Amino acid sequence: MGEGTVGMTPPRVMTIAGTDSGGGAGVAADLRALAACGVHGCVAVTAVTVQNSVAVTGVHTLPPETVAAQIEAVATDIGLDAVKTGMLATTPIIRAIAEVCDRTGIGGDGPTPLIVDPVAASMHGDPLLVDSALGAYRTVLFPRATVVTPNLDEVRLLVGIDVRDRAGQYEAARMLHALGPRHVLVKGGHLAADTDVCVDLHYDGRTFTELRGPRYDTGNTHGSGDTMASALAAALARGLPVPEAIARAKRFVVECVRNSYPLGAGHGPVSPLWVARSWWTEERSHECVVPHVVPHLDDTT
Ligand code: PXL
Repeated sequence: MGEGTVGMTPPRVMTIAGTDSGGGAGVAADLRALAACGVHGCVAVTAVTVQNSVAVTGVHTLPPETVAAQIEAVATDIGLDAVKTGMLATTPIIRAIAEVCDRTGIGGDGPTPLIVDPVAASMHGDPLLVDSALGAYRTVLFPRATVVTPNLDEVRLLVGIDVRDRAGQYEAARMLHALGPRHVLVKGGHLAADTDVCVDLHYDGRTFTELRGPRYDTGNTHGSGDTMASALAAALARGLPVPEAIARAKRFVVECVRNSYPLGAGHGPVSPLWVARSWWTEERSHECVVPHVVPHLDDTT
């Protein structure tokens, strides 16, 4: 599909995820990233979280059939060029998603790529997934995934490896790939051994590719995983092959980390707002509307 030509429908991407009242992660981060990547974002909400920059203090999940109904309503009318999952919370929600994905051609052998970001906890360690749902990720969602994008905490929960160096990252990629996804991206943001770089590892079952980017010394990385997976979904929806889409998403998230900002007393978010900056600041963009002040005439004068 072409670049934002007036009136032309952009690629369509759905995020299946939870909300974050602080606007840093989850659905808010996904929709920001999708908009910045020039695609139309659709949403299937799985859970509402009560949170700010410091903590998650409440989680309210939606009925699994409501999650599935949101996906079905969109897939059968608007259509979807890629789908990504974030916080899925429970096994019944994961199962309901898998069932509707099978019926609507999302993931597996279907035409619509499925990115599975296996969100398990917030940056502060607040749980966003019940422990018993890890098995459903392994056996239900991973085999249907085009790409899975775990961070190292999620790697430990899913395949039991405590990654401390590059060799561990490679071993984890192999183990995750054996669960059935077409591609694995083991994100290296949590690798303490890498002090200046952040290396994400892509494995397609045959070839390993290291994506090496700068590491910025910022505590404001809330929503970085969501942003990465959303940019990846957008790139796939735009028709890029998986290796190019991963490289594009990595570059995008690096720029979002560089543009992260403080918010509240805790962790601020990574930000794709730099994409909109040129429109907001360019005078030329505002010439199409010039406010015309009409003097108020009242009877007493
Ligand atoms: O960044 C992972 C994530 C995803 N979804 C929701 C979250 C978080 C992290 O806090 O709150 C709703």
